[in-house]
Amino acid sequence: MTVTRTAEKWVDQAADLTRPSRVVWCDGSKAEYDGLIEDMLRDGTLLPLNSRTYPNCYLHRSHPSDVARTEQLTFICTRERDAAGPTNNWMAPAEAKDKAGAWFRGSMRDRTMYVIPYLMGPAGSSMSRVGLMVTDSAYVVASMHLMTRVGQVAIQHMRSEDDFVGGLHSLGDLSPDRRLILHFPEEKLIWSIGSGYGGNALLGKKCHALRIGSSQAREEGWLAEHMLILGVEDPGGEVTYLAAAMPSASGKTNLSMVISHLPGWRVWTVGDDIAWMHVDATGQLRAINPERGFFGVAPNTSPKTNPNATTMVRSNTIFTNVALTPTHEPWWEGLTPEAPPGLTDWLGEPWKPGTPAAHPNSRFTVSVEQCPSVAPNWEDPAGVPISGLIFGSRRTRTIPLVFEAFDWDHGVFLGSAMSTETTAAITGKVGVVRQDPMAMLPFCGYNMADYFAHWLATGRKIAKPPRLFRVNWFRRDDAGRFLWPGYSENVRILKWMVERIRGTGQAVESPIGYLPAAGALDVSGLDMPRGALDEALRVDAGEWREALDGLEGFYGQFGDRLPRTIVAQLAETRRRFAS
Ligand code: GTP
Ligand code: SPV
Ligand code: MN
Repeated sequence: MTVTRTAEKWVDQAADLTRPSRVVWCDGSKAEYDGLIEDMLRDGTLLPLNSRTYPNCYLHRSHPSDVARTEQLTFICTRERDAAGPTNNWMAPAEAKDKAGAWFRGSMRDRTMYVIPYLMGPAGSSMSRVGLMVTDSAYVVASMHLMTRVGQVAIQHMRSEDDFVGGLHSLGDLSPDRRLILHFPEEKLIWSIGSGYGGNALLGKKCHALRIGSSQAREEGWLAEHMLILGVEDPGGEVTYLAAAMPSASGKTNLSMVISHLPGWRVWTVGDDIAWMHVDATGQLRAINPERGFFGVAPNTSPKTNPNATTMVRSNTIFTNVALTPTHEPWWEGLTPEAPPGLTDWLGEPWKPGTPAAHPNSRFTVSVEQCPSVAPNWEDPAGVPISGLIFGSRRTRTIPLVFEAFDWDHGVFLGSAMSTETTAAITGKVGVVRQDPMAMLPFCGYNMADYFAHWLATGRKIAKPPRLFRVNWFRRDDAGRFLWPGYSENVRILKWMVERIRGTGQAVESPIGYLPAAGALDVSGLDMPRGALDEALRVDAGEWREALDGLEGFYGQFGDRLPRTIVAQLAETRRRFAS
Protein backbone atom coordinates (compact mmCIF):
# COMPACT_ATOMS: atom_id res chain seq x y z
CA MET A 1 0.00 0.00 0.00
CA THR A 2 1.39 3.40 -0.89
CA VAL A 3 0.45 6.29 1.33
CA THR A 4 1.57 9.89 1.55
CA ARG A 5 4.72 10.84 3.45
CA THR A 6 2.63 12.78 5.96
CA ALA A 7 0.46 9.74 6.65
CA GLU A 8 3.52 7.53 7.05
CA LYS A 9 5.14 10.02 9.41
CA TRP A 10 1.98 10.27 11.49
CA VAL A 11 1.88 6.48 11.90
CA ASP A 12 5.60 6.39 12.81
CA GLN A 13 5.02 8.96 15.53
CA ALA A 14 2.11 6.93 16.90
CA ALA A 15 4.35 3.86 17.03
CA ASP A 16 7.15 5.85 18.72
CA LEU A 17 4.71 6.84 21.43
CA THR A 18 2.91 3.52 21.96
CA ARG A 19 5.81 1.08 21.22
CA PRO A 20 3.92 -1.83 19.61
CA SER A 21 5.76 -5.09 19.00
CA ARG A 22 4.38 -5.23 15.46
CA VAL A 23 2.76 -2.80 12.99
CA VAL A 24 0.19 -4.15 10.52
CA TRP A 25 -1.27 -2.06 7.69
CA CYS A 26 -4.86 -3.12 7.01
CA ASP A 27 -6.05 -3.62 3.43
CA GLY A 28 -9.73 -4.27 4.18
CA SER A 29 -9.73 -7.67 2.45
CA LYS A 30 -11.92 -10.61 3.37
CA ALA A 31 -8.79 -12.65 4.13
CA GLU A 32 -7.74 -10.00 6.62
CA TYR A 33 -11.19 -10.01 8.29
CA ASP A 34 -11.20 -13.81 8.48
CA GLY A 35 -7.71 -13.76 10.01
CA LEU A 36 -8.76 -11.25 12.66
CA ILE A 37 -11.81 -13.37 13.54
CA GLU A 38 -9.61 -16.47 13.82
CA ASP A 39 -7.18 -14.65 16.13
CA MET A 40 -10.03 -13.40 18.30
CA LEU A 41 -11.67 -16.85 18.51
CA ARG A 42 -8.31 -18.21 19.61
CA ASP A 43 -7.69 -15.64 22.34
CA GLY A 44 -11.31 -15.54 23.56
CA THR A 45 -12.11 -11.98 22.42
CA LEU A 46 -14.90 -13.56 20.35
CA LEU A 47 -17.10 -16.56 21.03
CA PRO A 48 -18.51 -18.49 18.08
CA LEU A 49 -22.29 -18.55 17.67
CA ASN A 50 -24.37 -21.39 16.25
CA SER A 51 -22.91 -21.82 12.77
CA ARG A 52 -26.09 -23.42 11.43
CA THR A 53 -28.60 -20.77 12.56
CA TYR A 54 -26.18 -17.79 12.80
CA PRO A 55 -23.42 -18.44 10.22
CA ASN A 56 -20.32 -16.25 10.59
CA CYS A 57 -21.75 -14.59 13.70
CA TYR A 58 -19.79 -13.98 16.88
CA LEU A 59 -20.28 -12.71 20.41
CA HIS A 60 -17.96 -10.20 22.02
CA ARG A 61 -18.16 -9.45 25.73
CA SER A 62 -16.67 -6.07 26.50
CA HIS A 63 -15.18 -5.13 29.84
CA PRO A 64 -18.17 -4.74 32.21
CA SER A 65 -17.26 -1.11 32.92
CA ASP A 66 -16.94 -0.35 29.21
CA VAL A 67 -20.40 -0.77 27.74
CA ALA A 68 -21.48 2.65 26.43
CA ARG A 69 -20.19 6.06 25.44
CA THR A 70 -18.76 8.02 28.37
CA GLU A 71 -19.66 11.65 27.76
CA GLN A 72 -18.01 12.91 30.95
CA LEU A 73 -14.69 11.63 29.57
CA THR A 74 -15.20 13.10 26.09
CA PHE A 75 -13.53 16.43 25.32
CA ILE A 76 -13.24 18.99 22.55
CA CYS A 77 -9.69 20.36 22.69
CA THR A 78 -9.63 23.70 20.88
CA ARG A 79 -7.15 26.49 21.62
CA GLU A 80 -10.00 28.72 22.84
CA ARG A 81 -12.57 27.39 25.28
CA ASP A 82 -15.30 29.40 23.54
CA ALA A 83 -14.72 27.52 20.31
CA ALA A 84 -15.97 24.36 22.04
CA GLY A 85 -18.84 26.21 23.69
CA PRO A 86 -20.72 25.72 26.95
CA THR A 87 -22.27 22.33 26.06
CA ASN A 88 -18.97 20.52 25.45
CA ASN A 89 -16.31 19.39 27.89
CA TRP A 90 -13.19 21.36 27.03
CA MET A 91 -9.52 20.78 27.69
CA ALA A 92 -6.57 22.78 26.39
CA PRO A 93 -4.78 20.80 23.65
CA ALA A 94 -1.42 20.73 25.45
CA GLU A 95 -2.95 19.60 28.73
CA ALA A 96 -4.97 16.90 26.94
CA LYS A 97 -1.89 15.55 25.17
CA ASP A 98 0.16 15.64 28.35
CA LYS A 99 -2.44 13.75 30.30
CA ALA A 100 -3.39 11.11 27.71
CA GLY A 101 0.16 11.00 26.35
CA ALA A 102 1.36 9.54 29.63
CA TRP A 103 -1.17 6.70 29.27
CA PHE A 104 -0.39 6.15 25.58
CA ARG A 105 3.37 5.94 26.28
CA GLY A 106 4.23 2.27 25.79
CA SER A 107 0.54 1.28 25.85
CA MET A 108 0.96 -1.09 22.87
CA ARG A 109 4.02 -2.88 24.23
CA ASP A 110 3.70 -6.59 23.31
CA ARG A 111 0.64 -5.73 21.23
CA THR A 112 0.04 -5.31 17.52
CA MET A 113 -0.66 -1.82 16.20
CA TYR A 114 -3.13 -2.04 13.33
CA VAL A 115 -3.10 0.86 10.88
CA ILE A 116 -6.53 1.37 9.29
CA PRO A 117 -6.91 3.73 6.34
CA TYR A 118 -10.69 4.16 6.05
CA LEU A 119 -13.09 6.06 3.85
CA MET A 120 -16.25 7.65 5.23
CA GLY A 121 -18.75 7.80 2.36
CA PRO A 122 -19.20 6.07 -0.98
CA ALA A 123 -16.21 5.53 -3.26
CA GLY A 124 -16.02 8.26 -5.85
CA SER A 125 -18.07 10.81 -3.91
CA SER A 126 -16.74 14.33 -3.47
CA MET A 127 -18.56 14.29 -0.10
CA SER A 128 -16.51 11.34 1.21
CA ARG A 129 -13.62 11.92 3.62
CA VAL A 130 -10.58 9.91 4.71
CA GLY A 131 -9.47 8.77 8.13
CA LEU A 132 -6.29 7.06 9.26
CA MET A 133 -6.69 5.23 12.50
CA VAL A 134 -4.29 3.16 14.57
CA THR A 135 -5.49 0.76 17.26
CA ASP A 136 -4.33 -2.17 19.35
CA SER A 137 -7.78 -3.79 19.38
CA ALA A 138 -8.56 -6.52 16.83
CA TYR A 139 -12.27 -6.11 17.69
CA VAL A 140 -12.05 -2.48 16.64
CA VAL A 141 -10.35 -3.44 13.36
CA ALA A 142 -12.99 -6.06 12.53
CA SER A 143 -15.74 -3.58 13.44
CA MET A 144 -14.15 -0.90 11.25
CA HIS A 145 -14.19 -3.45 8.39
CA LEU A 146 -17.96 -3.71 8.78
CA MET A 147 -18.63 -0.03 9.50
CA THR A 148 -16.34 1.76 7.01
CA ARG A 149 -14.52 1.21 3.72
CA VAL A 150 -11.01 0.09 4.65
CA GLY A 151 -7.87 0.03 2.53
CA GLN A 152 -6.65 1.41 -0.79
CA VAL A 153 -10.01 3.04 -1.55
CA ALA A 154 -9.39 5.40 1.35
CA ILE A 155 -5.89 6.34 0.25
CA GLN A 156 -7.11 7.01 -3.28
CA HIS A 157 -9.51 9.57 -1.86
CA MET A 158 -6.90 11.76 -0.18
CA ARG A 159 -6.97 15.15 -1.93
CA SER A 160 -3.56 16.18 -0.59
CA GLU A 161 -0.59 15.03 1.54
CA ASP A 162 -2.37 15.58 4.84
CA ASP A 163 -6.02 15.14 3.82
CA PHE A 164 -6.98 12.68 6.57
CA VAL A 165 -8.36 12.70 10.08
CA GLY A 166 -5.80 10.99 12.33
CA GLY A 167 -7.13 8.68 15.03
CA LEU A 168 -4.93 7.29 17.77
CA HIS A 169 -6.66 4.55 19.75
CA SER A 170 -5.44 2.21 22.45
CA LEU A 171 -7.32 0.04 24.91
CA GLY A 172 -4.85 1.13 27.58
CA ASP A 173 -5.82 -0.74 30.73
CA LEU A 174 -9.59 -0.22 30.13
CA SER A 175 -9.91 1.58 33.43
CA PRO A 176 -12.45 4.42 33.45
CA ASP A 177 -9.86 6.30 35.54
CA ARG A 178 -7.50 6.27 32.58
CA ARG A 179 -10.04 6.78 29.82
CA LEU A 180 -10.27 9.90 27.63
CA ILE A 181 -11.90 10.55 24.26
CA LEU A 182 -10.17 13.66 22.93
CA HIS A 183 -10.91 15.66 19.79
CA PHE A 184 -8.60 18.25 18.25
CA PRO A 185 -10.71 19.74 15.43
CA GLU A 186 -8.00 22.32 14.61
CA GLU A 187 -5.60 19.45 13.85
CA LYS A 188 -8.23 17.03 12.48
CA LEU A 189 -7.05 14.63 15.18
CA ILE A 190 -8.62 12.17 17.61
CA TRP A 191 -7.02 10.52 20.65
CA SER A 192 -8.99 7.81 22.42
CA ILE A 193 -7.68 5.66 25.23
CA GLY A 194 -9.11 3.31 27.84
CA SER A 195 -12.23 2.09 26.03
CA GLY A 196 -12.88 -0.57 23.39
CA TYR A 197 -16.56 0.26 23.06
CA GLY A 198 -18.58 1.58 20.12
CA GLY A 199 -18.62 5.33 19.80
CA ASN A 200 -15.57 5.62 22.08
CA ALA A 201 -13.38 3.32 19.98
CA LEU A 202 -14.71 2.96 16.42
CA LEU A 203 -13.26 6.36 15.64
CA GLY A 204 -14.86 6.69 12.20
CA LYS A 205 -18.28 6.95 13.78
CA LYS A 206 -19.04 9.62 16.38
CA CYS A 207 -15.49 10.99 16.77
CA HIS A 208 -14.75 11.49 13.08
CA ALA A 209 -18.08 11.54 11.22
CA LEU A 210 -19.76 13.81 13.80
CA ARG A 211 -17.38 15.68 16.14
CA ILE A 212 -14.49 16.39 13.78
CA GLY A 213 -16.92 16.12 10.84
CA SER A 214 -19.27 18.82 12.11
CA SER A 215 -16.37 21.19 12.63
CA GLN A 216 -15.00 20.47 9.15
CA ALA A 217 -18.52 20.76 7.72
CA ARG A 218 -18.89 24.23 9.14
CA GLU A 219 -15.59 25.35 7.63
CA GLU A 220 -16.41 23.80 4.26
CA GLY A 221 -20.11 24.72 4.18
CA TRP A 222 -21.95 21.44 4.68
CA LEU A 223 -23.74 19.56 7.49
CA ALA A 224 -22.63 16.50 9.48
CA GLU A 225 -25.65 15.23 11.40
CA HIS A 226 -26.79 12.45 13.74
CA MET A 227 -29.43 11.41 11.22
CA LEU A 228 -30.76 8.34 9.50
CA ILE A 229 -31.52 8.60 5.77
CA LEU A 230 -34.45 6.83 4.14
CA GLY A 231 -36.48 6.84 0.95
CA VAL A 232 -40.29 6.60 1.05
CA GLU A 233 -41.76 5.01 -2.07
CA ASP A 234 -45.39 5.81 -2.81
CA PRO A 235 -47.84 3.54 -4.68
CA GLY A 236 -46.87 5.29 -7.92
CA GLY A 237 -43.23 4.30 -7.44
CA GLU A 238 -41.93 7.78 -6.69
CA VAL A 239 -39.32 7.92 -3.90
CA THR A 240 -39.05 10.88 -1.50
CA TYR A 241 -35.91 11.04 0.66
CA LEU A 242 -35.97 12.17 4.27
CA ALA A 243 -33.32 12.41 6.98
CA ALA A 244 -34.15 12.19 10.67
CA ALA A 245 -32.22 13.21 13.78
CA MET A 246 -33.04 11.33 16.97
CA PRO A 247 -30.91 10.96 20.10
CA SER A 248 -29.05 7.73 20.85
CA ALA A 249 -31.29 4.70 21.30
CA SER A 250 -34.37 6.65 20.25
CA GLY A 251 -35.49 5.00 17.05
CA LYS A 252 -33.23 5.84 14.08
CA THR A 253 -32.27 2.27 13.15
CA ASN A 254 -35.88 1.17 13.55
CA LEU A 255 -37.34 3.95 11.41
CA SER A 256 -34.68 3.62 8.71
CA MET A 257 -35.77 0.06 7.88
CA VAL A 258 -39.49 0.07 8.65
CA ILE A 259 -41.65 -2.44 6.79
CA SER A 260 -44.85 -0.72 5.75
CA HIS A 261 -48.26 -2.30 6.07
CA LEU A 262 -49.85 0.49 4.04
CA PRO A 263 -50.55 -0.93 0.59
CA GLY A 264 -48.14 0.40 -2.03
CA TRP A 265 -45.93 2.28 0.46
CA ARG A 266 -42.39 1.14 1.07
CA VAL A 267 -39.30 2.39 2.94
CA TRP A 268 -35.76 2.12 1.51
CA THR A 269 -32.75 2.32 3.84
CA VAL A 270 -29.83 4.61 3.03
CA GLY A 271 -28.33 5.00 6.52
CA ASP A 272 -29.30 4.54 10.17
CA ASP A 273 -27.13 6.92 12.22
CA ILE A 274 -25.18 9.62 10.39
CA ALA A 275 -25.86 11.87 7.40
CA TRP A 276 -23.41 14.16 5.62
CA MET A 277 -25.36 16.71 3.62
CA HIS A 278 -24.21 19.16 0.96
CA VAL A 279 -26.04 21.77 -1.08
CA ASP A 280 -25.27 20.94 -4.71
CA ALA A 281 -24.69 23.36 -7.60
CA THR A 282 -28.44 23.54 -8.33
CA GLY A 283 -29.26 24.42 -4.72
CA GLN A 284 -30.54 20.94 -3.85
CA LEU A 285 -29.68 19.45 -0.44
CA ARG A 286 -28.13 16.00 -0.93
CA ALA A 287 -27.13 13.38 1.65
CA ILE A 288 -24.71 10.50 1.85
CA ASN A 289 -24.36 7.89 4.55
CA PRO A 290 -20.68 8.08 5.55
CA GLU A 291 -20.85 4.59 7.07
CA ARG A 292 -21.17 1.18 5.47
CA GLY A 293 -22.49 -0.72 8.46
CA PHE A 294 -24.91 -0.55 11.35
CA PHE A 295 -23.94 -0.55 15.03
CA GLY A 296 -27.48 -1.10 16.23
CA VAL A 297 -29.23 -1.50 19.58
CA ALA A 298 -30.16 -5.16 20.16
CA PRO A 299 -32.79 -4.95 22.95
CA ASN A 300 -36.35 -4.87 21.64
CA THR A 301 -35.24 -5.78 18.12
CA SER A 302 -37.66 -8.55 17.17
CA PRO A 303 -39.49 -10.03 14.20
CA LYS A 304 -42.43 -7.86 15.30
CA THR A 305 -40.71 -4.52 15.91
CA ASN A 306 -37.97 -4.68 13.27
CA PRO A 307 -38.19 -7.72 10.98
CA ASN A 308 -35.53 -6.38 8.59
CA ALA A 309 -32.97 -6.05 11.37
CA THR A 310 -33.84 -9.47 12.75
CA THR A 311 -33.22 -10.94 9.30
CA MET A 312 -30.00 -9.06 8.60
CA VAL A 313 -28.28 -10.13 11.83
CA ARG A 314 -28.77 -13.83 11.07
CA SER A 315 -25.36 -13.97 9.35
CA ASN A 316 -22.02 -12.14 9.21
CA THR A 317 -22.71 -10.19 12.40
CA ILE A 318 -20.69 -9.37 15.50
CA PHE A 319 -22.85 -9.10 18.62
CA THR A 320 -21.60 -7.25 21.68
CA ASN A 321 -22.87 -7.89 25.22
CA VAL A 322 -25.96 -9.91 24.32
CA ALA A 323 -27.04 -13.05 26.18
CA LEU A 324 -26.39 -16.56 24.94
CA THR A 325 -28.78 -19.54 24.72
CA PRO A 326 -27.62 -23.10 25.47
CA THR A 327 -27.56 -23.72 21.70
CA HIS A 328 -25.23 -20.74 21.19
CA GLU A 329 -27.72 -18.36 19.73
CA PRO A 330 -27.77 -14.71 20.75
CA TRP A 331 -30.68 -13.46 22.83
CA TRP A 332 -31.77 -10.10 24.22
CA GLU A 333 -34.81 -8.70 25.98
CA GLY A 334 -37.70 -8.37 23.55
CA LEU A 335 -36.33 -10.77 20.90
CA THR A 336 -38.93 -13.33 22.02
CA PRO A 337 -41.76 -12.75 24.51
CA GLU A 338 -40.23 -15.22 27.00
CA ALA A 339 -36.59 -15.71 27.88
CA PRO A 340 -35.47 -19.17 26.76
CA PRO A 341 -34.34 -21.49 29.57
CA GLY A 342 -30.66 -21.88 30.39
CA LEU A 343 -29.51 -18.41 29.33
CA THR A 344 -26.02 -17.13 29.94
CA ASP A 345 -26.12 -13.39 30.60
CA TRP A 346 -23.97 -10.72 28.94
CA LEU A 347 -21.35 -11.10 31.67
CA GLY A 348 -20.98 -14.82 30.95
CA GLU A 349 -22.79 -15.92 34.11
CA PRO A 350 -25.93 -18.08 34.40
CA TRP A 351 -28.78 -15.60 33.98
CA LYS A 352 -30.81 -14.73 37.08
CA PRO A 353 -34.38 -13.62 36.28
CA GLY A 354 -34.88 -10.02 37.35
CA THR A 355 -31.43 -8.97 36.10
CA PRO A 356 -30.64 -7.92 32.50
CA ALA A 357 -29.80 -10.93 30.32
CA ALA A 358 -28.40 -8.75 27.55
CA HIS A 359 -26.90 -5.39 28.50
CA PRO A 360 -29.49 -2.64 27.78
CA ASN A 361 -26.96 -1.10 25.36
CA SER A 362 -25.96 -4.41 23.75
CA ARG A 363 -25.41 -4.05 20.02
CA PHE A 364 -25.06 -5.78 16.66
CA THR A 365 -22.49 -4.80 14.05
CA VAL A 366 -23.37 -5.71 10.48
CA SER A 367 -22.79 -4.30 7.02
CA VAL A 368 -25.50 -2.24 5.30
CA GLU A 369 -25.69 -4.67 2.35
CA GLN A 370 -27.21 -7.26 4.67
CA CYS A 371 -30.31 -5.13 5.18
CA PRO A 372 -33.25 -6.43 3.12
CA SER A 373 -34.55 -2.88 2.60
CA VAL A 374 -31.23 -1.33 1.51
CA ALA A 375 -31.86 1.30 -1.17
CA PRO A 376 -30.44 0.29 -4.56
CA ASN A 377 -28.80 3.73 -4.80
CA TRP A 378 -27.52 3.89 -1.21
CA GLU A 379 -23.93 4.26 -2.42
CA ASP A 380 -24.65 6.83 -5.13
CA PRO A 381 -21.61 9.16 -5.04
CA ALA A 382 -23.99 12.09 -5.63
CA GLY A 383 -26.03 11.18 -2.56
CA VAL A 384 -29.83 11.29 -2.42
CA PRO A 385 -31.90 14.50 -2.70
CA ILE A 386 -33.43 15.41 0.67
CA SER A 387 -36.99 16.79 0.69
CA GLY A 388 -37.70 16.65 4.40
CA LEU A 389 -35.85 16.68 7.71
CA ILE A 390 -37.18 15.24 10.94
CA PHE A 391 -36.24 16.01 14.53
CA GLY A 392 -37.42 13.32 16.92
CA SER A 393 -36.89 12.77 20.60
CA ARG A 394 -38.01 10.64 23.51
CA ARG A 395 -40.52 12.59 25.62
CA THR A 396 -43.15 11.09 27.90
CA ARG A 397 -45.10 14.35 27.82
CA THR A 398 -45.52 17.68 26.02
CA ILE A 399 -44.27 16.90 22.51
CA PRO A 400 -47.00 15.81 20.04
CA LEU A 401 -46.61 12.75 17.84
CA VAL A 402 -45.89 14.87 14.77
CA PHE A 403 -46.02 18.48 13.60
CA GLU A 404 -44.44 20.57 10.89
CA ALA A 405 -42.42 23.75 11.21
CA PHE A 406 -43.78 26.94 9.60
CA ASP A 407 -40.55 27.40 7.65
CA TRP A 408 -36.80 26.67 7.76
CA ASP A 409 -35.94 29.13 10.54
CA HIS A 410 -38.81 27.90 12.70
CA GLY A 411 -37.67 24.32 12.07
CA VAL A 412 -34.12 25.16 13.13
CA PHE A 413 -35.59 26.69 16.29
CA LEU A 414 -37.60 23.50 16.95
CA GLY A 415 -34.43 21.42 16.45
CA SER A 416 -32.42 23.69 18.74
CA ALA A 417 -35.14 23.45 21.39
CA MET A 418 -35.25 19.67 21.40
CA SER A 419 -35.04 17.85 24.71
CA THR A 420 -35.04 14.12 25.38
CA GLU A 421 -34.93 11.47 28.08
CA THR A 422 -31.50 9.83 28.40
CA THR A 423 -31.00 6.16 27.42
CA ALA A 424 -28.58 3.31 28.07
CA ALA A 425 -26.45 4.40 25.08
CA ILE A 426 -24.54 6.64 27.48
CA THR A 427 -23.08 5.82 30.86
CA GLY A 428 -25.19 7.50 33.53
CA LYS A 429 -28.79 7.75 34.63
CA VAL A 430 -31.51 6.64 32.20
CA GLY A 431 -34.71 8.66 31.75
CA VAL A 432 -33.41 12.10 32.74
CA VAL A 433 -34.79 14.91 30.56
CA ARG A 434 -32.04 17.04 29.04
CA GLN A 435 -31.72 19.49 26.17
CA ASP A 436 -30.36 17.74 23.09
CA PRO A 437 -30.47 20.12 20.11
CA MET A 438 -30.79 18.26 16.81
CA ALA A 439 -29.75 15.10 18.76
CA MET A 440 -26.23 16.56 18.53
CA LEU A 441 -25.55 17.59 22.14
CA PRO A 442 -22.87 14.89 22.58
CA PHE A 443 -21.59 15.13 19.01
CA CYS A 444 -21.22 18.76 17.98
CA GLY A 445 -17.50 19.50 17.70
CA TYR A 446 -17.83 23.26 18.16
CA ASN A 447 -19.86 25.96 19.89
CA MET A 448 -23.53 25.05 19.50
CA ALA A 449 -24.54 28.69 19.09
CA ASP A 450 -22.38 28.75 15.95
CA TYR A 451 -23.92 25.42 14.96
CA PHE A 452 -27.41 26.94 15.05
CA ALA A 453 -26.12 29.87 12.97
CA HIS A 454 -24.63 27.41 10.49
CA TRP A 455 -27.99 25.63 10.16
CA LEU A 456 -29.76 28.96 9.58
CA ALA A 457 -27.20 29.97 6.96
CA THR A 458 -27.41 26.61 5.19
CA GLY A 459 -31.14 27.15 4.69
CA ARG A 460 -30.39 30.34 2.74
CA LYS A 461 -28.24 28.33 0.29
CA ILE A 462 -30.95 25.79 -0.53
CA ALA A 463 -33.18 26.70 -3.49
CA LYS A 464 -36.21 24.88 -2.09
CA PRO A 465 -35.51 24.13 1.57
CA PRO A 466 -36.75 20.76 2.83
CA ARG A 467 -39.83 20.72 5.05
CA LEU A 468 -38.87 20.36 8.71
CA PHE A 469 -40.85 18.09 11.02
CA ARG A 470 -40.82 17.28 14.75
CA VAL A 471 -41.85 13.81 15.98
CA ASN A 472 -42.20 11.97 19.29
CA TRP A 473 -43.03 8.26 19.26
CA PHE A 474 -42.69 8.08 23.04
CA ARG A 475 -45.56 10.12 24.49
CA ARG A 476 -47.46 8.18 27.17
CA ASP A 477 -50.88 8.20 28.78
CA ASP A 478 -51.44 8.59 32.52
CA ALA A 479 -51.09 4.83 32.97
CA GLY A 480 -47.63 4.97 31.38
CA ARG A 481 -48.63 3.29 28.10
CA PHE A 482 -47.29 4.58 24.78
CA LEU A 483 -50.07 6.54 23.04
CA TRP A 484 -48.78 5.65 19.57
CA PRO A 485 -47.99 2.06 18.52
CA GLY A 486 -44.77 3.16 16.80
CA TYR A 487 -42.38 0.90 14.89
CA SER A 488 -43.92 -0.20 11.55
CA GLU A 489 -46.88 2.14 12.09
CA ASN A 490 -44.51 5.10 11.88
CA VAL A 491 -44.79 4.76 8.11
CA ARG A 492 -48.19 6.45 8.47
CA ILE A 493 -46.38 9.52 9.75
CA LEU A 494 -43.89 9.33 6.86
CA LYS A 495 -46.82 9.18 4.45
CA TRP A 496 -48.29 12.41 5.84
CA MET A 497 -44.88 14.06 5.53
CA VAL A 498 -44.59 13.04 1.89
CA GLU A 499 -48.08 14.41 1.28
CA ARG A 500 -47.12 17.69 2.98
CA ILE A 501 -44.02 17.90 0.78
CA ARG A 502 -46.18 17.31 -2.29
CA GLY A 503 -48.71 19.91 -1.12
CA THR A 504 -51.63 17.51 -0.69
CA GLY A 505 -51.41 16.72 3.04
CA GLN A 506 -53.91 18.59 5.22
CA ALA A 507 -52.81 20.47 8.33
CA VAL A 508 -54.09 22.89 10.93
CA GLU A 509 -52.10 25.75 12.38
CA SER A 510 -51.16 25.73 16.07
CA PRO A 511 -48.79 27.86 18.17
CA ILE A 512 -46.02 25.29 17.67
CA GLY A 513 -46.50 24.59 13.96
CA TYR A 514 -48.75 22.66 11.58
CA LEU A 515 -50.48 19.63 13.07
CA PRO A 516 -52.14 16.94 10.96
CA ALA A 517 -55.75 17.95 10.27
CA ALA A 518 -58.50 15.63 11.48
CA GLY A 519 -58.42 12.59 9.21
CA ALA A 520 -55.16 13.62 7.52
CA LEU A 521 -53.12 10.87 9.16
CA ASP A 522 -53.83 7.52 7.53
CA VAL A 523 -54.85 5.34 10.47
CA SER A 524 -56.81 2.88 8.34
CA GLY A 525 -56.80 -0.59 9.86
CA LEU A 526 -55.08 0.67 12.99
CA ASP A 527 -56.66 -0.47 16.21
CA MET A 528 -55.97 2.38 18.63
CA PRO A 529 -57.76 2.99 21.93
CA ARG A 530 -60.36 5.75 21.67
CA GLY A 531 -58.96 9.20 22.05
CA ALA A 532 -55.34 8.01 21.98
CA LEU A 533 -54.54 9.70 18.68
CA ASP A 534 -56.06 13.00 19.80
CA GLU A 535 -54.08 12.76 23.01
CA ALA A 536 -50.89 11.95 21.07
CA LEU A 537 -51.39 15.07 18.95
CA ARG A 538 -52.58 17.39 21.73
CA VAL A 539 -50.74 20.67 22.35
CA ASP A 540 -50.87 21.39 26.08
CA ALA A 541 -50.38 25.11 26.52
CA GLY A 542 -49.40 24.78 30.17
CA GLU A 543 -46.73 22.18 29.48
CA TRP A 544 -45.43 24.20 26.55
CA ARG A 545 -45.16 27.44 28.51
CA GLU A 546 -43.15 25.58 31.12
CA ALA A 547 -40.91 24.06 28.43
CA LEU A 548 -40.34 27.47 26.81
CA ASP A 549 -39.37 28.92 30.20
CA GLY A 550 -36.88 26.10 30.64
CA LEU A 551 -35.37 26.87 27.24
CA GLU A 552 -34.42 30.33 28.40
CA GLY A 553 -31.81 28.93 30.77
CA PHE A 554 -30.38 26.62 28.14
CA TYR A 555 -30.11 29.36 25.54
CA GLY A 556 -28.77 31.76 28.17
CA GLN A 557 -25.44 29.94 28.43
CA PHE A 558 -24.59 30.94 24.86
CA GLY A 559 -24.82 34.66 25.65
CA ASP A 560 -24.61 37.00 22.66
CA ARG A 561 -23.39 34.19 20.47
CA LEU A 562 -26.90 32.74 20.17
CA PRO A 563 -28.33 33.80 16.79
CA ARG A 564 -30.99 36.53 17.06
CA THR A 565 -33.24 34.44 14.84
CA ILE A 566 -33.43 31.77 17.54
CA VAL A 567 -34.22 34.36 20.21
CA ALA A 568 -36.90 35.84 17.95
CA GLN A 569 -38.43 32.41 17.26
CA LEU A 570 -38.73 31.74 20.99
CA ALA A 571 -40.40 35.12 21.51
CA GLU A 572 -42.77 34.47 18.58
CA THR A 573 -43.77 31.09 19.98
CA ARG A 574 -44.52 32.65 23.37
CA ARG A 575 -46.55 35.36 21.69
CA ARG A 576 -48.61 32.77 19.80
CA PHE A 577 -49.40 30.99 23.09
CA ALA A 578 -50.34 34.30 24.73
CA SER A 579 -52.80 35.35 22.03
P1 GTP B 1 -28.36 4.73 18.35
O1 GTP B 1 -27.78 3.61 17.57
O2 GTP B 1 -27.95 4.68 19.79
O3 GTP B 1 -28.08 6.07 17.76
O4 GTP B 1 -29.96 4.49 18.46
P2 GTP B 1 -31.16 4.65 17.41
O5 GTP B 1 -31.65 6.04 17.39
O6 GTP B 1 -30.81 4.02 16.12
O7 GTP B 1 -32.32 3.79 18.13
P3 GTP B 1 -33.00 2.40 17.74
O8 GTP B 1 -33.76 2.45 16.46
O9 GTP B 1 -31.98 1.32 17.86
O10 GTP B 1 -34.05 2.25 18.91
C1 GTP B 1 -33.66 2.21 20.25
C2 GTP B 1 -34.78 1.73 21.12
O11 GTP B 1 -35.91 2.58 20.92
C3 GTP B 1 -35.22 0.32 20.73
O12 GTP B 1 -34.80 -0.57 21.73
C4 GTP B 1 -36.71 0.40 20.71
O13 GTP B 1 -37.24 -0.26 21.82
C5 GTP B 1 -37.11 1.84 20.86
N1 GTP B 1 -37.95 2.28 19.72
C6 GTP B 1 -37.59 2.48 18.43
N2 GTP B 1 -38.63 2.89 17.67
C7 GTP B 1 -39.69 2.95 18.51
C8 GTP B 1 -41.06 3.34 18.34
O14 GTP B 1 -41.52 3.69 17.26
N3 GTP B 1 -41.84 3.31 19.45
C9 GTP B 1 -41.36 2.92 20.68
N4 GTP B 1 -42.20 2.92 21.72
N5 GTP B 1 -40.08 2.55 20.88
C10 GTP B 1 -39.26 2.57 19.81
C1 SPV C 1 -25.08 6.38 19.79
O1 SPV C 1 -24.85 6.32 20.99
O2 SPV C 1 -25.66 7.36 19.26
C2 SPV C 1 -24.69 5.25 18.91
C3 SPV C 1 -23.85 4.20 19.47
O3 SPV C 1 -25.03 5.24 17.74
S1 SPV C 1 -22.19 4.68 19.57
O4 SPV C 1 -21.50 4.20 18.37
O5 SPV C 1 -21.62 4.05 20.76
O6 SPV C 1 -22.08 6.12 19.63
MN1 MN D 1 -26.29 7.08 17.20
